Amino acid sequence: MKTVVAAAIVRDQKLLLAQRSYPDDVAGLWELPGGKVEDGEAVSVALEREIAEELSVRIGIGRGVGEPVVLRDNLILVARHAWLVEGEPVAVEHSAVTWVSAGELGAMARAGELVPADAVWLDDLVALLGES
Ligand code: DCM
Repeated sequence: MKTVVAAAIVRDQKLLLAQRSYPDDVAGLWELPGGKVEDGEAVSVALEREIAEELSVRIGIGRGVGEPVVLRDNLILVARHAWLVEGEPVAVEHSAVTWVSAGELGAMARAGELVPADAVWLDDLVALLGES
């Protein structure tokens, strides 16, 4: 079982979403950016590495958000609260990045614009935005 870790990067009560460019079935949908944890790598180290690669920023990492989601292919997806420490996000591997409020996130979820695994965390993400 491999772990995929994603970042719920929050700033000013908005959540950073990144638009997938591949594969075809999820291209155009929005996700929390992240990626696979390498063998022997700590989850937080993997998340810092993936976010630096994908968005060209450094982040701080906090607690887990929501429950782990089991994906196909023996992958388990987890999310962590995060915040920017250095830089402004750039879509290096994604089609675009955007910041959304809790209301906008809910509307995107209802419209089916989030990747399915991440949509499971809607209530947790809305709660996180309310706290920040
Ligand atoms: N994934 C996901 N939600 C995320 C990040 C990743 O569902 N926020 C899934 C998509 C892929 C797998 O995890 O099945 C690996 O992601 P990637 O293709 O970005 O390496």
